[in-house]
Amino acid sequence: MKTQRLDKIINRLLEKGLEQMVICDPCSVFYLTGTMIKPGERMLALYINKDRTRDRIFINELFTVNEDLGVEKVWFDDNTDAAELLSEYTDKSKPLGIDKKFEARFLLRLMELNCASGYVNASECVDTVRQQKDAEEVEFMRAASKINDLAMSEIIKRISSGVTEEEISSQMMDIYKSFGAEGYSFEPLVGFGESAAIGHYEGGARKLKEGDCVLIDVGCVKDGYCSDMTRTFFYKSVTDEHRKVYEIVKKAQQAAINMIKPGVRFCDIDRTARDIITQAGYGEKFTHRLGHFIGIECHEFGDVSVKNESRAKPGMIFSIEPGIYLEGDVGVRIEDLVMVTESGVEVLNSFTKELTLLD
Ligand SMILES: [Mn+2]
Repeated sequence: MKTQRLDKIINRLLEKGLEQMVICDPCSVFYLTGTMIKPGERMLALYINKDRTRDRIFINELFTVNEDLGVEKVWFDDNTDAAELLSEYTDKSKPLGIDKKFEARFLLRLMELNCASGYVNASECVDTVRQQKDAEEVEFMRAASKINDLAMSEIIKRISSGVTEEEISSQMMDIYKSFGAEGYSFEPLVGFGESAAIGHYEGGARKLKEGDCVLIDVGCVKDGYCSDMTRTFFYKSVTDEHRKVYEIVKKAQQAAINMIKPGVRFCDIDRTARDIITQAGYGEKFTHRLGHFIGIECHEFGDVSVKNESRAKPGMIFSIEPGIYLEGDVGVRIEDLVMVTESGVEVLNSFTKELTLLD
């Protein structure tokens, strides 16, 4: 197991008065073991205890996991009550930290078996550690975003008059694979013109015509880590109002990035971008939070929103993605991934944000 990561999680558990936890989220298991196991409806559970000799991972034998996970494996088959097996290892006199992704049917069975003195949602102990990427993860995150920059350069070459959104988005997988990515971090979002104003629009049969905006929000997975970037272009020409909207979003995005450093509150980062858009008269058209944390999952615990009063720490990686959406007309969003450094911020994307006309 990745012992430095585990040490941090154990420390958080102890701060919460917990000495043991069941981790089930496959992404958190990957974080600690380096192996992604997707158990479907079967139980996957990594039991950790401050007394390290008791750590075990419970895996259904249908999943062939040959590699050394750095923790003793306990195999079970479909005829075994997996929760009962797990209950043989827990400390019944102490409370048990539970992963928010643990299925109720397994947890209820553990409770029936009185496997602990209490049950506490301890996901935050894992999720807050996962927020601050270590050196190995930072390299993976940089590499995933580098591929995303290259893929954006490639996909815009395919833009031409009459092409549909689907025809563009359906080409992304091949582009990512050609650059060495494993797959999507989420389904590509491609919107032309008024389509781009629709939230989480995935693209359809809309054909491209002159004057349309071209919103492309895409991300890939490389070595288990995600990228996510949005750029908005215009096809052949741009109206004065669309240019104005673009420049407001760009200014808001840059102002938010410029203020990022350790100690800054996430709500203040959101507020900085939102104030610029509001003062320009488009506040109601910026309909979502400014950003989200990202890593092994495209959307991880933590966000950049007016509600998040916690403070930036070195190694945290999240998106900064303001947008203005004018219904029936245009949608503009500009998104980069950024990392908090010891003294400021590193932007993981380098694709240009200058207003660009495609032709
Ligand atoms: Mn995003």
